[in-house]
Amino acid sequence: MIEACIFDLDGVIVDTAKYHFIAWRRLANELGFDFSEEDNEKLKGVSRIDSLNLILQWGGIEMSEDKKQEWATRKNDWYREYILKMGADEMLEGVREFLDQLKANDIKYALGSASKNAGTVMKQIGLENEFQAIIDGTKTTKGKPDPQVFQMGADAMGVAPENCIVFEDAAKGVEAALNGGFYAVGVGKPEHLAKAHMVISGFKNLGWQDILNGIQQ
Ligand code: B16
Ligand code: MG
Repeated sequence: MIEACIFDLDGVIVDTAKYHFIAWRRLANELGFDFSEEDNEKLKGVSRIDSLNLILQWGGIEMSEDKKQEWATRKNDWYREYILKMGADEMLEGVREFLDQLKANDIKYALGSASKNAGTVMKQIGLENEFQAIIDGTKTTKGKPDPQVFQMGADAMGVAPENCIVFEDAAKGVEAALNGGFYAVGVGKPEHLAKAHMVISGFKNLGWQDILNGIQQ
């Protein structure tokens, strides 16, 4: 019996992944190297500092912890320039209608994001007051694939993981959901999200019943 849903933010509710990519690429370019969109896939759902460590590894660059903090802050400033221009029109197609279906079916919903900017993005798109809980990178101590972020969301809603569906665009996020005993719906390309109970390309024209059928409830 499904009672609740937990949504990842970047790549599920909004396409901020493209802004993260632009900002990280700018950082790499300033350090004298580049990385591909395929590499960027490995950064999805990964915390800011872990993303920086991966990128530096790709560029073969070593730096002190202080310098890393400086670059991480610089990247975040570039990223925030983009998100502060966002409006409700940047909510991905079909998300609003899907949330309305959840409401109509008495299904609770929370946010489970690795991002420390999640609160800002939710405010920009006008969703800051409607989720039962917003669990983000400012509240967690462990990153995906650890299920902590989703467990905190489920606890805040008072539901058990086995009665809850997580929507995720990142392979690490799908893993986190499965590690916590949740149902996982991948949002994106099946080749990146093979472990999920089902994969959708997005929320456009998606019925709540399609999801229940897809995860075989
Ligand atoms: P920030 P999600 C994740 O958000 C992003 O996918 C990932 O690319 C980003 O590095 C991470 O948040 C941290 O974001 O730098 O804003 O704290 O997909 O878990 O909603
Ligand atoms: Mg994501």
